[in-house]
Amino acid sequence: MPLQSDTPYDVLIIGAGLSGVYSLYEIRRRFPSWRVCVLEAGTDVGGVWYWNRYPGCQIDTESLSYCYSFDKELLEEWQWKDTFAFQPDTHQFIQRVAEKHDLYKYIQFGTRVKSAHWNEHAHTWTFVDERGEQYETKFFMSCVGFLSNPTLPAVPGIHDFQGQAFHTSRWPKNVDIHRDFKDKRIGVIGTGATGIQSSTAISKVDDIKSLTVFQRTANWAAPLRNTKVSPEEMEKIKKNYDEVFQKCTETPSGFWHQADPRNTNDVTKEERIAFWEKLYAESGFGKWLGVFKDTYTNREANKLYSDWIASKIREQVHDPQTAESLIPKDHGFGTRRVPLESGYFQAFNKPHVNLVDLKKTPIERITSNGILTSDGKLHELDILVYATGFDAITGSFNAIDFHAKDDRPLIAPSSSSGKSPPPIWPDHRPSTFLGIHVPALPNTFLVLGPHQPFGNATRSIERTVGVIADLLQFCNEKGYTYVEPTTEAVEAWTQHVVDCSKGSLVNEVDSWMTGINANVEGKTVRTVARYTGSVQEYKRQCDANKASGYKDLIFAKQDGSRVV
Ligand code: NA7
Repeated sequence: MPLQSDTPYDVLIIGAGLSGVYSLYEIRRRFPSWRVCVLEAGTDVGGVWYWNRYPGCQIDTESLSYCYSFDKELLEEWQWKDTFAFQPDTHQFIQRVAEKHDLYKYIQFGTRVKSAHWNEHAHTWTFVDERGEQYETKFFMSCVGFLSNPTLPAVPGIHDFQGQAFHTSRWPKNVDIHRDFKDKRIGVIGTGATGIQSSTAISKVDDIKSLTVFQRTANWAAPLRNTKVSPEEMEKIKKNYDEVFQKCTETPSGFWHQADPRNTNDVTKEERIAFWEKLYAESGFGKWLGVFKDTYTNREANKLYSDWIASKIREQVHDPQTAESLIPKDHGFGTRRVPLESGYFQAFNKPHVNLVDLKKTPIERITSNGILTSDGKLHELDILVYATGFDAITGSFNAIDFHAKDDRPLIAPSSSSGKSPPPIWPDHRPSTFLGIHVPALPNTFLVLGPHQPFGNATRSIERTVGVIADLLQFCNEKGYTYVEPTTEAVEAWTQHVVDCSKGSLVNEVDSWMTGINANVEGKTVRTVARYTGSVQEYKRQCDANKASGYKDLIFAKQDGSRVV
């Protein structure tokens, strides 16, 4: 049923993932008489948990700290099968929330938004989908996620391949590795979190002919150690939810884990190793986020820990040459997002699993029947899986052609001729206030946007949506139809985000977290995309903004009167 109508929506939400579903729930709860609509490109709710159906896809944050916290009744009913839920379970959880709260009727699926136009006189936005349908709204909540725009490798011959080929986040619904991969030669390009999970799952299918993993940058990974959740444990989890969510408000990133207050050299070598062994034996992100507090700011500390993790990789991989290829040499542990693995390194001990080190022999081209590397070798393949990541963070916004205030584009390639008005985020460099407001995008609120705290996404979503709903209530009570951040507030917040990241070794490494993607034109300049001050400081600043009567925002009424 088309939802578009002649009168503007009060709130239009783009995206029905974790952010969009919670935004919809909260707007419906706080403003029951408002007209609200969600536009979603997929055919169901779930966002990344809808799109990423590849084998082995699994959350690596404990599900009990990642799930929505707002519905106690649902948490009482819900049974997690795994400590770290596989994709279908997380997806079902989001579906259950949408069903239980009768949210589906507000969501229009199969609708990919292509452009957005600001209407200065009406104080509204008009969005246009790929069919040309228009949707006008007073307020816009962007729930587009930061990993929603998949990218294929910029290598020649990509269209020549005659076998089946797909990106992990567009895994065909009808492809089942146990049925369709039998006797097949499979290639996986990419060794990020997705490549590591999918390669591991494929390697466990005994009747494939071969799996070849094409690795450009070796990636640090550490054991996930998932366990099945027994009925007794589930009862304990249900009793602990409040405590877990409370703890997530106290850690800097909203995860359950937080850094140890000691520096690496505060303890003896024996104590240090005993501590690392303990973390390594535990499940989850502790071995990334629970380490000594100087691990990601002190080069020597980082090297000590990286060397120790490298020794763990060597212990698992029988062939020394393969082990050395799998150990990153160009960046330290934890300076990129650390994937948690469940048998990835051991997979290379199987006779039918091969590693191609693209640093030594880069891809020359993709051919009709495989991948040709620079050493002249043709790696013949029947199926090619692209685990090559996303046009992360800004890419989700760049997929929409924004005509903001004064017709400004949001992002433009760095090669832009300069004839059109200047982009708001030149060179994919975000500028925001609190990661929620963007200059020249009035009446727009980002959920999970750039410059929001690094960390547990769902905790961040629940917090941010609350901040936005409070502001909408303020506008409603005052009759404001226009809201935009001041230039000073944007400059100050953007600088604060940069300042907080200073001294972090993460800044020295290319990755989607620092805004680099060689497959995307113009994504060559490192940026600071996430706020690494603490969740507590972020909350304090949001609270202070509200308590000040929103002094960092500019408001106006429909009659044109401006409120300063
Ligand atoms: P990532 O982490 O961006 O990983 C993409 C991988 O694909 C990475 O290993 C890339 O190598 C590789 N890649 C990309 N382009 C190429 C080309 N042209 N040739 C060879 N290899 C290439 O994406 P994921 O989907 O794994 O994970 C994204 C996030 O989702 C993850 O961090 C979690 O938060 C969930 P590179 O490292 O660039 O050399």
